[in-house]
Amino acid sequence: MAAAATNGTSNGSADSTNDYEVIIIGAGVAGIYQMYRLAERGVHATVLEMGSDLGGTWFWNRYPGCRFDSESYTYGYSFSDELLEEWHWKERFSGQPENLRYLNYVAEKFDLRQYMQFNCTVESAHFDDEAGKWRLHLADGRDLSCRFLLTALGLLSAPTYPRIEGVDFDGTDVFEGPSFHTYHWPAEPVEIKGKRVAVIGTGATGVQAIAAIGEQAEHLTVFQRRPNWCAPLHNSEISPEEMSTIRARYDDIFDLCARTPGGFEHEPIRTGFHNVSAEERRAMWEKLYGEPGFGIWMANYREIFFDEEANAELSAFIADKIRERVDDPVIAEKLIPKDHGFGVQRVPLETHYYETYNRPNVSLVDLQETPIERITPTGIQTSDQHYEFDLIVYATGFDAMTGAFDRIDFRGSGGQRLADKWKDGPITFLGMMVNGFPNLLTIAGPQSGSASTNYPRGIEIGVEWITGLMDFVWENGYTRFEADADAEREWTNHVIEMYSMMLMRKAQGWFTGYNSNIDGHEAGTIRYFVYNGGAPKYKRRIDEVADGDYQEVAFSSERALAGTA
Ligand code: NA7
Repeated sequence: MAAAATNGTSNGSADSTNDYEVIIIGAGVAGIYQMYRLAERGVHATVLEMGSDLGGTWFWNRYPGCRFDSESYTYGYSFSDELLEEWHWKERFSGQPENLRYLNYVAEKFDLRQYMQFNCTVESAHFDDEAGKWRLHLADGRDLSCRFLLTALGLLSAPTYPRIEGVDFDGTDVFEGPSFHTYHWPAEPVEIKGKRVAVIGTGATGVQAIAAIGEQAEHLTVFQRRPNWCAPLHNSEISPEEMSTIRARYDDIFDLCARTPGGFEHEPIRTGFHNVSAEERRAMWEKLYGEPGFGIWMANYREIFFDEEANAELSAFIADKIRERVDDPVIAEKLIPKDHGFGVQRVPLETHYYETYNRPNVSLVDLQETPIERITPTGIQTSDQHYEFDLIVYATGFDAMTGAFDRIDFRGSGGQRLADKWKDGPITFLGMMVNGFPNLLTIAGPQSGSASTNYPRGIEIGVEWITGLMDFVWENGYTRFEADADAEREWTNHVIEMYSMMLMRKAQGWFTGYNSNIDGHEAGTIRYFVYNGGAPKYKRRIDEVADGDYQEVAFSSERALAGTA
């Protein structure tokens, strides 16, 4: 830890309670860890959280079946040996209630709640050029200011509803029974037993929710427009003995995660796809399909991501698995994606998802054959018939990556709007800074390493780098920093270039900014949201910038500006 130096890093000594050295927006996985690093330095900081409590993703997503697709022990924070020693992950892929308990445990253990303010919706954040500060306006009417603004808004925190008659963009609909987006699943228990339930959407969320709801509902009707390629999660319990073994291996586990492109335990196969026989490849895929987690996606031949032939062969293998698992061959075909190959969109991991369609109480409506016309007071009208429901669940995804930014009126130097600058997609330096927006750092922002990796692994890298930059600022007495336009252009071009090699660039998923419910995000458009170079390469680049004393960033101090230095 660097010594707290100048410029407002002394404990709580702001000029008024509404003026902070640092404001963090968001108390999820990223905001919690960033606050830990600032508290450690005695920085006068606060975390503003829109929700009524901390946890971000794990606070909001309470739908049945919600759980990690990351191995739990690779998802936890790695910064504290004591924490690693104390926490017992009870399942290999832990469920939402436990994940939220974990984040609360971390916040309590490090006494971080004292810095957090809940039910705080930031409406606007304007950079005041003269004062060199950010000025925030909150929905509760308060005005706050800070020298440095750090966003920890989450990648998927702006849920979107289907753009169909009977539903408004804010989720209000004409349906008379309960209906909600999976992101807004209520905290109080929702009765599913004995109910006729509709789920719209078959992304990673829908796939988890459908399998869990199918076990309880009197009848579940799934409204699917495009199927996704899913693979088995193979969850299991972690006994106290196994947890002891994991604890003893933590250093190795985190080292391995740091070496892999995705930040997981799953390491790509180095042998070339074309250097082994079709039989060998099939044997490898059988093995991976039977193993827990993302192995079938991330511990596969690297060619599956950029070589059409390799991808088609793997897709055919997975399609056969779906055919084996689904009794009705017509349903099986409907569940097999025909418009994209395996792994070019986010692969949902599932627990008995395909078997759910063998249940007598579950049916599938193919929206490509019979599209939804409207939501009605009692159910859903398709082009073919009216379905009556007691509960409608919208698993219809998010305005990913930039959606949470768009909800806040960010204005940088000279009043420039971030929403205008990012109209056609994000433009950033390392996914953490934006030219024209001084003193703003976007933790796990678009085009950063976190977006395409096992999230907390990426977050720790980002938070460490941001904290290092802040130390540099304070140690040198700077009050303002801003990424150079050239460096920003170079980074964004690099991110775009990485896409050009990937089959993913043609896919309709949130990695490319696709969302049929938002103007300008429909099929055929592309946004360069994620960094595809892999976590090790990302870390090398950001370390290089830090080691070079941030040559790509312009720093200044008030005293120098005023000519009194
Ligand atoms: P996704 O992966 O964006 O999936 C959204 C799903 O909702 C997808 O199947 C969409 O079908 C469907 N959808 C969206 N709008 C409609 C309308 N209007 N009509 C019918 N179907 C619709 O979001 P998830 O929440 O599942 O997953 C997000 C991430 O959370 C995931 O990647 C993990 O990282 C965790 P479409 O593909 O548009 O045909």
